[in-house]
Amino acid sequence: MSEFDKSGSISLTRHLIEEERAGHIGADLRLLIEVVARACKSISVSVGKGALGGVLGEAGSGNIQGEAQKKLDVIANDVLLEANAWGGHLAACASEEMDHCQPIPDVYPRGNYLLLFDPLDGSSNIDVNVSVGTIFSVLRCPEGVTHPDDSHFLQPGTTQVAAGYCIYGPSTMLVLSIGQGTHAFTLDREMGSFVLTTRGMTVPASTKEFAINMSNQRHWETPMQDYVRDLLAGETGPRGKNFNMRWIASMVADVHRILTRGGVFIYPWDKKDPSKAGKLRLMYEANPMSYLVEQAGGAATNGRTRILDLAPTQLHQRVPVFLGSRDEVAKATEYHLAHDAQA
Ligand code: P6P
Repeated sequence: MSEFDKSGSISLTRHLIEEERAGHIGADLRLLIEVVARACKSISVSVGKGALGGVLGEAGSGNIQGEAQKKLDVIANDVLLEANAWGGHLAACASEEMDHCQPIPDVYPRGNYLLLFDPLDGSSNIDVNVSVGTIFSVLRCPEGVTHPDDSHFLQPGTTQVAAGYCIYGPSTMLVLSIGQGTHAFTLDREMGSFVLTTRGMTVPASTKEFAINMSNQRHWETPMQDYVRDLLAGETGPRGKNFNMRWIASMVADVHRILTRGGVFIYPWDKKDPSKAGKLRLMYEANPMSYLVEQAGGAATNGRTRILDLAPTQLHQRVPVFLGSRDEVAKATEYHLAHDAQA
């Protein structure tokens, strides 16, 4: 190893410059990702203060999802908006916490990208000190559009040029893909920089671990009931093996576990509110997570169709999510398609 590389560590900045040098991204997308990463560091500091920062509890407001906002939901949203306003690489932002997209203020130059985010996913876990995270997705702004509106965000997940999340757990980690695999960076708090700690995360094709909120079981459709029944039957049942269950109720934490050691994460359609098609949002939860998982060799469907192929119709639309180890996602999808074929 040369004198220059003694440390052996590769920062996010170096990784992105090497990706730019390789022609995988342009300088503007590199800068956008750096800005989002810097905003996540700021959010990590606020989250890490907990009760000492006066940032726990409810904000006293609600969002378009009909959810009470936590103080940190609003703080994280504001941090991301402010960080991205002046850089000149974005045309507009959209967020779980905002009814409509927000174009970059006219006082700043606008760029070629659209940024979507769930600023603090799993925020119901904050007050009980469980890992939460920021999820983001980057799309191209359609050619010639200078004042984007919600309709310009309605692009299928396959058009994403980058996606990632930052998980605020025992360590703060940024997991990112620009279409060249999924890579993990750990925040070195003393240096204030993200350092590459896993190049090429890989989801094992098969698994013995599933993640689902079992309390909704009575609300699921038949193929979902059948699939989980067979998981629970273990080695004496049709699956022929025993399964373990994990449910953190923080998508970022559950997906990070799956990217790290495999598994299947499911939030299916349920009849509690048939119009909502499940709980998770397509544009800034399912699409970015599906992109990361596919780039790591996994799979993601809505029980019937590849999530990334879905044509969005609304900015905050919801979608059933089955993602993770590709053989297990295929098996769960098989139950749904077989049920439909008999209908
Ligand atoms: P439930 C968090 O509110 C979230 O959107 C995801 O992060 C998480 O996977 C899911 O909802 C948990 O839902 O119904 O188990 O509380």
